[in-house]
Amino acid sequence: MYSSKYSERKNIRDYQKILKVKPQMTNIFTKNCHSSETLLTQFRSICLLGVTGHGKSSLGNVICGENVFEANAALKSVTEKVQGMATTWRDISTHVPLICIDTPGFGDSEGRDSEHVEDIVSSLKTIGFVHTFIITWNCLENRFNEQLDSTIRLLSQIFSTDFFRNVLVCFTKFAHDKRSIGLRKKGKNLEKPELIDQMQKEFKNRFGCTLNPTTQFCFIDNSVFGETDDLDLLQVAEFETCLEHIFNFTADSKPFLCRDIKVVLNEIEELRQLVRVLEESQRVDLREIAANWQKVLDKRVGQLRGEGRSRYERQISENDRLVQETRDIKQRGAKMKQEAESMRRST
Ligand SMILES: Nc1nc2c(ncn2[C@@H]2O[C@H](COP(=O)(O)OP(=O)(O)OP(=O)(O)O)[C@@H](O)[C@H]2O)c(=O)[nH]1
Ligand SMILES: [Mg+2]
Repeated sequence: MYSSKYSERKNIRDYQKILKVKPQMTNIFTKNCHSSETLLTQFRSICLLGVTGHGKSSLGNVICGENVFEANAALKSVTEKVQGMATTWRDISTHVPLICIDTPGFGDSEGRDSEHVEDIVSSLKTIGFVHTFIITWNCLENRFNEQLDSTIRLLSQIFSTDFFRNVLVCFTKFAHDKRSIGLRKKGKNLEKPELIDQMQKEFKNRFGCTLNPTTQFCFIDNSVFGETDDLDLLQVAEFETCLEHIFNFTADSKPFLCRDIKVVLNEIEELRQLVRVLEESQRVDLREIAANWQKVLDKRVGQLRGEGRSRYERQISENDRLVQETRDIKQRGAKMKQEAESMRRST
């Protein structure tokens, strides 16, 4: 059953901030965009997610069949806002209508991850449904990094673990030129089964989720797109196989409905608040503990000082006594000497 929020009526203006609509799709989009349910009857939807620089926008361009999204090798994160395109699969006018959504990468160079999450969540709520969440992963990065971990963890919290059913992990930069094949043969880079195995284990251990090795992984070299020279048959065939895989996965998937995100977000906000309260109380506790320790410390220092002082005072009086005694002895000695002298004189 759809919540009232999900069924809420929309018009084209609600989408304008996020989506560009290809001129030839304007009619079909405008006719169906008054609710997510009707839009869903016409369009498939793909959302690209992942760590910054791992090829989301490049893959988005491949899927849209034209350079819609900015993609480059800058050190800084390139995509700064969620952007989508209502088009047809690979820009083939007779093909399936498609909404392709590109997102800013996690591990943003300017530290804007939480802003990006809000942007992604509100944009997906506007679109209302996603058939495929493509998580791009640069296959040359061997180790699963913490940015990807926190990205997926957060997304599965926001979208619920149902989200994993619609996940397709796409290894990018998986090239089939002679050098890349040679490097894999020599064991310098990982082969497909090894990458799948590694990623499956990571998903299992980190998120308790089992991804299907046959359907939920694919491999692409986005640089093949738009390249006309220097490509051999294998490179083209692998590129086409990957796109077919993405298409079939998207066509076969039950759409993930983004209507429940708000509920989950509320829960997350509550949890965040709880964490804040706990952190604050922990800070108060720590301050109390520190103050108590300071008191104990001050007392002990006082004691030591006291002990030191009385030991010092005892020492002083002992010294005084000894000085006095010495003085007495000297006086007694002088007196005895005088007595001896006078005795000697009288005899
Ligand atoms: N050779 C090769 N280069 C790729 C591939 N995918 C992406 N690139 C290059 O990697 C760089 C980053 O790609 P983008 O598509 O901008 O990455 P992104 O994930 O959108 O990055 P942000 O927008 O910063 O999050 C660009 O220079 C791309 O040309 C690929 O499959 N093969
Ligand atoms: Mg990008």
